[in-house]
Amino acid sequence: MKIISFIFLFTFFLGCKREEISICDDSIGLFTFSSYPIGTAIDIIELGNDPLYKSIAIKQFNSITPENIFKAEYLHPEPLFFNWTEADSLVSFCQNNNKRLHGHTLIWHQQLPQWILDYQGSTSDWEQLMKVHIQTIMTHFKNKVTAWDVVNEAFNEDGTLRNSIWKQKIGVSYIEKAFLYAKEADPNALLFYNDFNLESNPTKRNSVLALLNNLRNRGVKIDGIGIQMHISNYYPESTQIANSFQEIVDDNYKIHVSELDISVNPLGKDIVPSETLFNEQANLLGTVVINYNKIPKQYQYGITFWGISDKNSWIRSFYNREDYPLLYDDNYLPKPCYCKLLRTL
Ligand code: 9MR
Repeated sequence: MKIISFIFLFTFFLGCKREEISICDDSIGLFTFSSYPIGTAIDIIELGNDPLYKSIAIKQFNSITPENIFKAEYLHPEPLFFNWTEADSLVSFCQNNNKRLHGHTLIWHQQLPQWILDYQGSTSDWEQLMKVHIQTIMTHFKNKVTAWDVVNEAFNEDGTLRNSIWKQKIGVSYIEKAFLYAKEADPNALLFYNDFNLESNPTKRNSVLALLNNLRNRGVKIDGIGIQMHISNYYPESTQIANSFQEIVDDNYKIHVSELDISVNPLGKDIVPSETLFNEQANLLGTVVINYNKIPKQYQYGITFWGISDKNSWIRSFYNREDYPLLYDDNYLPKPCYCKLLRTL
């Protein structure tokens, strides 16, 4: 009897949810419909200044990636000084609202403080600098951050290693060392490698997998791969997405779709934002989600969007072009891609 009532209630509950889905109501959080975390990048200034931004962040997402404030130029502005103030306020926000916090990013060639760019020292001095940087940050956030993008964007599109400052000063072993230092600092944190175009460029993806597999064979802990997915209405194809997910899972890495946004105007033309463009965008998002749903559960770390509303997207300022890449429009109204996501999760 109990079982029958449970099934009845469950079906009724699902029925209610479906009804809401059909009218694309955003009053219930996206993440409540999902079996894996749904995340967003958070801009700490918007979070403090804009109540609507904050309420959508709380209601819709259960995983948070700091868009900028965990990067070296913010956290480690002087050799002997770490600035925890803003980052700690994001930690409190996550704890108070029961959100997972994803650490982005420890070792990257961009957004470095001037003192690192100017630093003079031997290879072992640079290794020490990297070790202190990684371990001070990870120790500070131990048990507060679930996972880290330990190394970000280390590869070129042709599959060679980017000649970043870290590679120049330490050599190719900087990637291995970064992961070793990270594991030493917090053995419980999940450790990710994060990069762009991994879904569309098999040459780059194969090189990344070859290097990570090689490190793993030598005992280095690497739990997952962040596949950023800054994509557009026109690219990539569903089969490319499916193949990339399959190859990464076959090699036994969790997948974080870590920075998802879908440009409707990748070439920066004069455009009129139209229903057609937004429906195409929604369909591509549906394709990403359908493919992600198919990967085994233990590999689904989650899908994170790179922002909330079109008006906050990095794309507009970075490329100085008209674009509408996110789930919410400039007035924080849910777009067709939001509705599609709700129906596809
Ligand atoms: O969204 C971030 C933007 O605010 C910064 O100005 C920019 C600096 O390069 O970095 C953006 O985030 C990047 C992320 O950290 C790594 N992958 C690419 C993202 C978009 O550039």
